[in-house]
Amino acid sequence: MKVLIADDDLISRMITKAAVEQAGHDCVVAVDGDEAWELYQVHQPGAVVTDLMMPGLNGLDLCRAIRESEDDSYTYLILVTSHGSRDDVLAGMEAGADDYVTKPLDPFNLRIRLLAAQRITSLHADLARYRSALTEQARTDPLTKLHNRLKLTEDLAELQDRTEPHDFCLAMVDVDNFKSYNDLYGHPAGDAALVAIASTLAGAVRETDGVYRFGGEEFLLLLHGQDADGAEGVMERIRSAVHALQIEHTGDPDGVLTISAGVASYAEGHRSGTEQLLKDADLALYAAKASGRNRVTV
Ligand code: GH3
Ligand code: MG
Ligand code: MG
Ligand code: MG
Repeated sequence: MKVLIADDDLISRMITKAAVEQAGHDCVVAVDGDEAWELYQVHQPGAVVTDLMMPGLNGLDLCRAIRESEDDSYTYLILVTSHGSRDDVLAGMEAGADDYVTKPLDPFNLRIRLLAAQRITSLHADLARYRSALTEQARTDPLTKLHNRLKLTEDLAELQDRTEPHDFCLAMVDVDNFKSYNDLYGHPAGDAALVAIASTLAGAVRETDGVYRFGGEEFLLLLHGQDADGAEGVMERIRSAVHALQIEHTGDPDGVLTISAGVASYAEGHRSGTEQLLKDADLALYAAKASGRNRVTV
């Protein structure tokens, strides 16, 4: 574990450093609170062992600054206090410290506290990983592994909040005659077809574009930096790529699974809101269906 030591007194600093190194940890040493704060931000140590009284930021200020800056990580904070100053200990713990040791420092005392520190910080790291995995899972469709509608809602809200004008298009995609595909080939085959189509969609756009499973056999594509013509070109290429998968479907006039798509452009009069943009993409999709399917409509 990396341990940051902050103490303005040279002798105390050396004693603490020796104790931390003896316990098998790496040291970063600061001569006052200001330097400690800087080194903290650079090194992100697992634990900080800090003196209370220091010029500049004192130990309490340092604890508060660290606690305020923490996001997913957790730093175990140990105060080094003078013997018998209970008020200092109380103030330190209230400022965010986890524990304290008294001067003169007993190396064994510090060593066992650093063991607890290691356990707590690794527990926090586990929790942070777990939380970020859950966050990702909640935004992922389990069948196709595409992002889901929750993620789409968040991404659209983020786009709408941007102050810089930003042109993009939404394309609503729906698999043609998919109910009869399930009826003819069975639900597992239907699932497999959705996975194949999803990966064709994802493979056909830029890394920065968004591909979401909107629901059932509907997908939504978020195409950045495209006007309606550009997006129509992209979607035409995708429509043709799905056709080229040649997934047999005897219940479809083309004999294979196809998709229809409706495109709506944010640039052209839709800056009022993404809700309306979604509705317009859906209307365009409806027009594509009505005019025969296996086509793209803007
Ligand atoms: P259209 O060309 O007008 O879109 O006709 P359609 O048959 O595709 O439309 P409809 O909405 O009637 O049918 C959609 C079908 O998609 C019905 C539903 O069972 C199927 N479906 C939705 N989600 C899944 C899924 O996760 N797996 C499978 N296998 N089928 C699904
Ligand atoms: Mg001091
Ligand atoms: Mg549908
Ligand atoms: Mg359909």
